[in-house]
Amino acid sequence: MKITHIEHLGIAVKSLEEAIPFYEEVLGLKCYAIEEVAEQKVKTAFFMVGQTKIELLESTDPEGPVGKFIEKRGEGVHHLAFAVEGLQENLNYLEGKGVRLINKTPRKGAEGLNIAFLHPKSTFGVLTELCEKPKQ
Ligand code: CMX
Repeated sequence: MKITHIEHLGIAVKSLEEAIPFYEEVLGLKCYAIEEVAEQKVKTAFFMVGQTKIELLESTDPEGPVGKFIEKRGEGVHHLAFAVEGLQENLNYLEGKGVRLINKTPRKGAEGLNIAFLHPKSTFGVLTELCEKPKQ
């Protein structure tokens, strides 16, 4: 594995409109981007904290992953995302180690990153995302 840093922490919220003011006005962070990721059925809001981001996730569909998560568990930490070098190679390595992959090949995520998820049942309960910047 080649993990370079924690890319972001994903937090499921019912409403970006209600959650963003807490992060901006109470915590003093700045929301620098809002983006809908149709494929993942979410609308996202990003905040930079050092070299790590916080990604707020509002579901755009009750049947999407975040909609189902909130229905079952309520708002809260949804996933942990590591930045890696060589996403496909890392996925092949993890599969070889018996880790259950949600995505066997990378998909497009927010901010144009290539992403893939590992199933929380094989990562001690934490939905884990691997991200890599696409090569220029
Ligand atoms: N963290 C930890 N556990 C989770 C979880 C999460 N975020 N989401 C679901 N689970 C647990 C459920 O509680 C359930 O556990 P129990 O069986 O003990 O009750 C189990 O996982 C369910 O697993 P499943 O039946 O295989 O699948 P689900 O239909 O509930 O889907 C998951 C779960 C993780 C496979 C699905 O949400 C997924 O594919 N996620 C990846 C994509 C995603 O989350 N996209 C949104 C973010 C996009 C972005 O960052 O841009």
